[in-house]
Amino acid sequence: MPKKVLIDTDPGGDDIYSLFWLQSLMRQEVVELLAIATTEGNVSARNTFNAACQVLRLGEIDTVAVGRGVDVPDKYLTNASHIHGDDGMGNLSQTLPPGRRRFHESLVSDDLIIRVLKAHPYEVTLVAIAPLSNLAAAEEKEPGILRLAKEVVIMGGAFNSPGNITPVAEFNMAFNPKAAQRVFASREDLVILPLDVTRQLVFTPEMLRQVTGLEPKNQLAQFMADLAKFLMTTTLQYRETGGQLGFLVHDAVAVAYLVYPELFKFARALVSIETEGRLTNGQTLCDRRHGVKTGVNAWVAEEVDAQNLLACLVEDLHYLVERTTSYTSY
Ligand SMILES: [Ca+2]
Repeated sequence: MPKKVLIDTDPGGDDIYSLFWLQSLMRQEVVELLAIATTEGNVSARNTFNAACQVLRLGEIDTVAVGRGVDVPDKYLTNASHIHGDDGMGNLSQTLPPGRRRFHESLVSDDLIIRVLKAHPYEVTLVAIAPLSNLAAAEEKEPGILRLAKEVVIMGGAFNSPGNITPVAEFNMAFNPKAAQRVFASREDLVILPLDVTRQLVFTPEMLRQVTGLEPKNQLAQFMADLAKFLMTTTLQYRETGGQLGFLVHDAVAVAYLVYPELFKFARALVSIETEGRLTNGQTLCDRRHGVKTGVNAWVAEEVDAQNLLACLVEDLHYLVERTTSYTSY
């Protein structure tokens, strides 16, 4: 039986690679993607929605429901368009066919999450690779709703690694710390995939060549190549890979966990979120002291087999590229 998945995302370059990976796994019939809930984060709510719709069309799996996010009123940060482009797609959205859904006609993402979890109680893995605004809003509207998920998997946080948006905070947690706090109080078994492991996931030009072939001819391969080029440039500029040419596919870590869980080692932990610190807002804290812990809420990934994770990503993306048919018009 394919694994039922609901993803919450803010595309974003690494989100886009993750959505392509999911489309490959759908074609391989190991994942059933029930819906995509988009949210403000890397770029605005409208742009993340549009990006998700264009990505679905490009991967030629365009039957998935897409929810629209709402702008977060009191957010702590601005977005990350300096990394991902103003449209979240490396400023390439105008070169692609438009998505087939309209923003204002689509369900709001928190309602979509509630609907999907109620329709398939205890069967759906909810994967969040974005700020947790939608998950928190769903929990606010329907307290206990996140317990209806089979599992909740979150890319976010930083424990033994510096932050990527402040000295101590990771972007998804710092964008809406109060939402993160609410979600971290919702279950005892959250799966947390922090920067500590995602910083090891450098997608290189050689990997791109393996995915697309030497001369990308179809539109999907061309877009992957153009987006990678954009992201590699901003990655170097912001010194995220120690000078190595490539970009970090942070969010792909969550897709990897769905179907290749043997790549990780986890620690059982009580994770808390700082929501009031002047310099530390959004910091994730894990109590490592040896004492009685009540309220343990998470499994935190401490190790990843990065080499094999990236090999799986490359092979699965190549599988998708080989099976898409639309050819580039530019
Ligand atoms: Ca993301």
